[in-house]
Amino acid sequence: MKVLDYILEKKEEETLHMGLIDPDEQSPEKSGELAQALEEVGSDAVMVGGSTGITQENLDKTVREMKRVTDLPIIHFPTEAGAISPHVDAIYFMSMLNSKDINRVIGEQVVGAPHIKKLGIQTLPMGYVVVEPGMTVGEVGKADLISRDDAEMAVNFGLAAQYLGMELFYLEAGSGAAQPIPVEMIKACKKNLDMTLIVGGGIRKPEQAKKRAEAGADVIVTGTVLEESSNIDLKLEKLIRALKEV
Ligand code: 1GP
Repeated sequence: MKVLDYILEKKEEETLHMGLIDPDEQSPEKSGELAQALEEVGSDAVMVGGSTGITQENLDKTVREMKRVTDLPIIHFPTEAGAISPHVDAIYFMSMLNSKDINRVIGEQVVGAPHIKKLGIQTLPMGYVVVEPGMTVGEVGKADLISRDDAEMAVNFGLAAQYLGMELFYLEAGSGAAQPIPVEMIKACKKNLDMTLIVGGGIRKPEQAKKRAEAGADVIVTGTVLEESSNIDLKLEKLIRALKEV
């Protein structure tokens, strides 16, 4: 099945959860265990990626291990074109729309595109914007951060992405952010955009996830809570249950 259809069909029924796993944070075996845990607690997909400098070898080993232990779709969340794995189910073909670095907007994509074609990987066209505080991705990506109270700016970026033909729009507060994407910003995007809305960065508690699902997020992404948690099952299960209630 096409991963985009899977997302589009599933979002009609419920809010999706995706768990972000950074291959550089642990061994491929441990990443596999985390992916398996995600499936067990009711997550809908695994996003793999997140940091710069991931090697082809590490990415391949990690994705192969994940595919061995879970049936969840594995989606590459790339930072740059340096490593692309043929084993993923899909890749976000994404542009960091509010970056001041042309490479983040279109450069890496031009480098990666012929490899993706050759490998025949499914692409998920996505506009990606970084909102305050932005954290590491905001700095590394040289983002001109969207202010937390500027919902209109977020909508305008979203409209531009929509008119460019992108299916997905990702509002990113930055991994580990003290405050996740504001609820009002999500509501404004939901009201004005005809896109699949992905929200991530700083979501740790069930209540935070639930409020964002209620505001209109189609997909909630969590990364840190998965890696930090000593009792993944319980903590994530509660969070996923909360957003599925909406
Ligand atoms: C980062 O939005 C994701 O791209 C996840 O953020 O690590 O804070 O969950 P957290």
